Amino acid sequence: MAKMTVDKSKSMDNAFTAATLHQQASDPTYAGALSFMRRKYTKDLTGVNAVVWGVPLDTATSNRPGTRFGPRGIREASCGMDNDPQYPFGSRLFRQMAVIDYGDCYFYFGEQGKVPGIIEENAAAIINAESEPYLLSLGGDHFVTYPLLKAHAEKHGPLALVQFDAHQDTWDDEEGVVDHGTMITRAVKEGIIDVDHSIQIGIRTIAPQDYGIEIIDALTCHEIGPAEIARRVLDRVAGKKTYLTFDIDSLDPAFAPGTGTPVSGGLSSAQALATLRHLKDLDVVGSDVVEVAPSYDHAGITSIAGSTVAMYMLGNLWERRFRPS
Ligand SMILES: [Mn+2]
Repeated sequence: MAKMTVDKSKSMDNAFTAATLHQQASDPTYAGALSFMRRKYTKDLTGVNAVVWGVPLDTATSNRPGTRFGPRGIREASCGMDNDPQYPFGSRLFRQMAVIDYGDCYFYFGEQGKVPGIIEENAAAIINAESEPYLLSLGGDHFVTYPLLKAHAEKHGPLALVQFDAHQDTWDDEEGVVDHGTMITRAVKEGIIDVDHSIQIGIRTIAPQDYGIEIIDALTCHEIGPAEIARRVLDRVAGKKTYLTFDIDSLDPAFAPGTGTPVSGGLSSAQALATLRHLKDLDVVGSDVVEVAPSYDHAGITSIAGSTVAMYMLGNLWERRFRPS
């Protein structure tokens, strides 16, 4: 019988066998424990630069529910990407930047009123840990952005909001409601976003108010292209600390059918990724990818797009903080 040899430079089930936070995963794409990009699952934030965290909420949606499965779908799709290196960032992304998968936020779906406070408290505990990690949250419907923004604004002050979305999410809000179409209104009224430096990209619906937030609607996006979209975003943000929220329905349903409120005429995944690359110098202090609902997906298209957008967010963070100039 041939002797089995084990290559110790390779790992299997890196999500729980990784010896260090920087260990290169070599799980095959089709097997192994599922974490976001095979990063180590841990609640230990010591020495952590970036946390990936699931927020599996779907009870604030106005149309089709199912985003409670979003974090799971994105994790699974992320395991189909090359372990390392990752295009276009190369192999230093995880070797230089300690990224973990923190698991998911727990709340009881039956206690809707408690959900915002639980998300905010948990997010605050992460970003205020000694290592001050960057938090990348995986929704969940878009309501989750409101408590996430609150936690970040508590730490940094009012933030510029950069929002990729088909919808403005500025419908009339009533205190206490948990609604994925009104939470930007609440964020404006509470002063946690700085409307003068905020901008929405890919919009193709009309809410009663824009509260002074600049909009690059979908038709304009198609006319001007990624480099010019990014130039306008950078102009608008003007160097302010930014929260970046990426609603997967900013993409056209051809590229993201697996979502609750799809609208035709959106960005392609290629346009969105190119735009994100042009935004690498934005001072993003936290971000999320929301509204992935795998039950309506086909061939994993939406989860693949969502996981790639999340990877680009980490890649841009690595470029800003770690890449030698
Ligand atoms: Mn939205």
